[in-house]
Amino acid sequence: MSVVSEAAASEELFRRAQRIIPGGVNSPVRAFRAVGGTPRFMVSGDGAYLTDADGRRYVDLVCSWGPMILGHAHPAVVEALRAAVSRGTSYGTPSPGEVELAEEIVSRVGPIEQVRLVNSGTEATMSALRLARGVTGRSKIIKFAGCYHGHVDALLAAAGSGVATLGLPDTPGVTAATAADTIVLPYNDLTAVDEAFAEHPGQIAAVITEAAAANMGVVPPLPGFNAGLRRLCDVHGALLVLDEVMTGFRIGPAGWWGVEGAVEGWAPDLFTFGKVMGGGLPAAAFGGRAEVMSHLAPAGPVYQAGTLSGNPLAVAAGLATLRACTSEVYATVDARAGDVASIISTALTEQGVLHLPSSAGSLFSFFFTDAPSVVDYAGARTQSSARYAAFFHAMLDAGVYLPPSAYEAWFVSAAHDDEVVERIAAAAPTAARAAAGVPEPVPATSAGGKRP
Ligand code: HOZ
Repeated sequence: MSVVSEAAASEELFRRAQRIIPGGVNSPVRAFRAVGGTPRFMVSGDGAYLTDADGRRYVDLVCSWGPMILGHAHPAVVEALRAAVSRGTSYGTPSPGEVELAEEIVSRVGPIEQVRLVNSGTEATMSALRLARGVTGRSKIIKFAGCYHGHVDALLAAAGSGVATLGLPDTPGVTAATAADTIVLPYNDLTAVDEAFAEHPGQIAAVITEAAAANMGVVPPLPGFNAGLRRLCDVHGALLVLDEVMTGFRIGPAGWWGVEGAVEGWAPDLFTFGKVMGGGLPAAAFGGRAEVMSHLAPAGPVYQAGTLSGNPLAVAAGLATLRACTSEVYATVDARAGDVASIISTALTEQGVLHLPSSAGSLFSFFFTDAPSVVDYAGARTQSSARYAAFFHAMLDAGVYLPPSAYEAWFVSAAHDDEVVERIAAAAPTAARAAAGVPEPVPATSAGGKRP
């Protein structure tokens, strides 16, 4: 008797895709290489759910890697897009929506006086670094191992996200000259930053950091780390670039800076944004003080451009999303993230699966490790990807779609309601048993993980 696979349509699409798209995907993590099996090809999203090509419905805990804070096909966003598309899809001129979106961003994030819209987080970080180099006249930048800032050449060294997922130390195609200007340091290690400034006096243009690291799993900055970066940048005349592509407008209206920098009284020179501010369409931004931003062409000499930058559809989706992000939305997202994290952790504990829950605001993930804490990439790498893969597939079989990599954050939306939480609670014990069936990870001490 022949058995028809539950993912037959996805399997057929993946076969076709692999013939004509490298690896069958347009961005690596979604290929399921880290967890095995066939990526699900999704055909629609509604609220907290995704539906695949085989008609299976999943609770979505990826939320398009962050943008869908309101849930899929939110009526306000759909309506804004309908109205926008009826007026045309791209003008190649300035348009009113760009001004409104820039005003929304500036009004939410105190230190930002000017903002430039771009099309992806990669473009935002690439442009912010070029600007930092142009303003300071210096070449070198500091980044942290396990942080991911898009696929900018200079930032792919020891990067998180797909680079971590696939275990790539670096990337062919990035020249030695480019890599030579990137200083990679351990995350949360201010002493290393201090030493790097001392070793390269007058050469470091910028320090770039994720506001809270969430591309090696979620690893929040230790208390004082971001403020310490600010202080060291001031001492050495470098710019601080805070990458809020993942955290911006998701961890509250002013992102991670709003819950840390605003409280502690420090600000970066430049912010980068993406994801939520595009409402699920390709839009991103970077911004900062006018004195720095005014170095950009045509106001200044640092060139940066884009045919589709400020695209009217992306701007409409972003505006509708930001305007719908009320305090109730943030409260719901925070509460749901807490509920889901606690359900998963309880299920894992009941099955004796060693794990470390980790969170930064409503971003969260779980390290399948015996390490008592994870503060950097070396710690993150003590986790067992095999245990995560078993957990992932059991959840997928039960209709819950998790990030297909242990190195990615989990996301919820304001549409994740009680029913969603119940579905996750029903799926978690079986998935925890599946994880328990995989041999324990190598002890953290021998794999380089840190103990406090
Ligand atoms: N860079 C995305 C998450 N941080 C992953 C995108 C993908 O491969 O789908």
